[in-house]
Amino acid sequence: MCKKILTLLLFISLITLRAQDFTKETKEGHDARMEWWRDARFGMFIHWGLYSVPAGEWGGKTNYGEWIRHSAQIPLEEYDKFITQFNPVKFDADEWARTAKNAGMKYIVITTKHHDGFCLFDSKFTDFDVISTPFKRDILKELSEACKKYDMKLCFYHSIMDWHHPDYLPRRDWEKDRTTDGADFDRYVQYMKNELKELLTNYGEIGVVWFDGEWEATWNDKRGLDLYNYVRSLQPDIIINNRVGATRNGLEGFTTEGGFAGDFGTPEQQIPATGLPGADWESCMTMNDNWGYNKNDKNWKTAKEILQMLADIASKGGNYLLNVGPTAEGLFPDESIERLREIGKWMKVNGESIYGTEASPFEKLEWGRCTQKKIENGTRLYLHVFDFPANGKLVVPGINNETVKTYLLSDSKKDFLKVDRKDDALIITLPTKAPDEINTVVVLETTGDADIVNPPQIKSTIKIFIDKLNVNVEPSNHAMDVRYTLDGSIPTLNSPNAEKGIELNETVVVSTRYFKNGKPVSGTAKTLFTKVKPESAVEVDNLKNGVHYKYFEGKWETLPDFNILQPIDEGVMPNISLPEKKSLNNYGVEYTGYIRIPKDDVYTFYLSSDDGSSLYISGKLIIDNDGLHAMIEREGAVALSAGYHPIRIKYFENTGDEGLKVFYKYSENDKQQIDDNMLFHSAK
Ligand code: FHN
Repeated sequence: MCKKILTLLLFISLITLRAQDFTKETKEGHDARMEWWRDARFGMFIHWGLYSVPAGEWGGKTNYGEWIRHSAQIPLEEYDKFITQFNPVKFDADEWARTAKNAGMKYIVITTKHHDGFCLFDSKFTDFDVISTPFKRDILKELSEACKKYDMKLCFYHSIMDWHHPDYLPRRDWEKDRTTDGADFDRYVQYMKNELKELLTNYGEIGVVWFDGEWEATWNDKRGLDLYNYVRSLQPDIIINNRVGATRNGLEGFTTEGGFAGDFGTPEQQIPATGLPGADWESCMTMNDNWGYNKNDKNWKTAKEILQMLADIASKGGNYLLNVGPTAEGLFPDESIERLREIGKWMKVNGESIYGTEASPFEKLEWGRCTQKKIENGTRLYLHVFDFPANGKLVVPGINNETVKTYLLSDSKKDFLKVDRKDDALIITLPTKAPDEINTVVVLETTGDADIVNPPQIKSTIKIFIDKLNVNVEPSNHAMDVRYTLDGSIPTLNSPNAEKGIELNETVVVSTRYFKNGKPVSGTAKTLFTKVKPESAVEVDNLKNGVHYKYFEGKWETLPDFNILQPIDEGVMPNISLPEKKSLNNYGVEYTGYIRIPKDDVYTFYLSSDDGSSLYISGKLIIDNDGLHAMIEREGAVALSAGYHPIRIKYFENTGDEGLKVFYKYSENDKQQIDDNMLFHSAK
């Protein structure tokens, strides 16, 4: 009887879990679930699969990676042959987990299935898996055991996009002969769920499901939310990235307003410019230029670059997911191992300045970065010194805290360093030689929460001007004065006050600093403003309204050189908008003509596009918004004299959503779309 009751209770709990909306969790619950991930700060990404067999080479070209099936347009039956060649006899899960551990990494994210559809695990739902290869061993099973042994969190990358499964849509655009008859995307989603159930049932506790390949039109936020809840129903404490949804703004990696954002943002091959208070995010990066193994790719990042990026990311409150692309034999490339060893040596000494830290309280430090931890009755600041001061004096600006103690993190004896206060700054006396050339960590323990006064920021986003420019400084909310200099020197109490703004008539570095009760209380912010001559207008005849456009078709991941391509169509458009097109995907447009500028001034242009675009005025690149991304806006400023100026806009759409918009502003006018009556072309 009790067995029946137990079965019934299990069934009811499963049904309940399936129906649960896991996004409705409390802040406490969310924080508890995210805690290990926020503390970890540093993980290993592993991209491994059949693409390691060709190792980047195909058809005489050597610049492919994990996209080789698509980029080299390898037909399915041709690519499937790699399954008979995948036999990584040197694969040693224990070695992999130990290498990640010794590098100071706390979690591993491995591709269970990349876009090519090949599964690195034993799946009952497909034969396109590792058991069908000569290797016949379940890679993930062995890795899960090794991760447990080394206390590494095992996490799974899983591609929503699947170029192999017959039910996945869309097909690759060049797969003209691969029918879509009978394809059923809902049935594909069920296949994906079946495999996720295998992954989240057969390999123990999984830390993260790292979705990817979510950008094609068949995926959407509704499906993403459903998949998020499905995965959480299998392992409720699991963490899921924002690529489960369909509203990520490209490689910048954050979900656009109102989109379904999962648990963390995923900037790719880049680091956000500033910290993002309250946001969980992880920058993922290759160690060379490819995610999957490419034997010819020798463009390796140095250990110094990687370590300083790790400190930069942690100082902004993010995680760093650093990639390794193993060979077809199952080995990490030697270059990866060398870097991981050097990183591990630094982490062994300085790891506490990364793990479990929070973002810097400083907006900017001239010599490096800062991370921090709350300690009993105070704060421990980790000062990551990249540029060791020649005079041995480390200036920590705008800090009101009292020092408890300060020492070199690498000093096992924790001998105190001499600290003096000079106005707003603490001056720490360091040894003459940097203990670590890449990043010396100085610990500064203070009373209370970090009490930092960051220097005043100048509001003007335009840094060029023609005749003169009035700049204003962010007013302070602590009844502080802002004083400034224009000769690059540090402002003093005798320097002019910026409350009425600062008028500039020549190229200058504006230095600004806060004062309170007659004393300096912040460091100094320096901003260069440059006086420029406006670009000359051109004489043009036979002007007609509208811009000339050329329409191209092709598959690109960055803007092509349209000059060497044959347009499919061309004509005149009244403004910068998308022409009538035969294809919703894989096309490009180039607009050329003249823009009539009303008066000598500095003009800021705003270019939004999905996917990539660029804007040229008078032949100069003003905005580079290239790449595969959602609708994102970038801006650029240029000084122009009244009259006609050549304008050129390039745009391409890969797949998914599309869009192109151009705005501009000048003087005190609002940002506005370029009027049709400002655009011309020369009618030959
Ligand atoms: O297309 C993939 C790519 O192959 C790689 O997996 C990266 C890693 O984040 N994600 C996609 C590109 O954004």
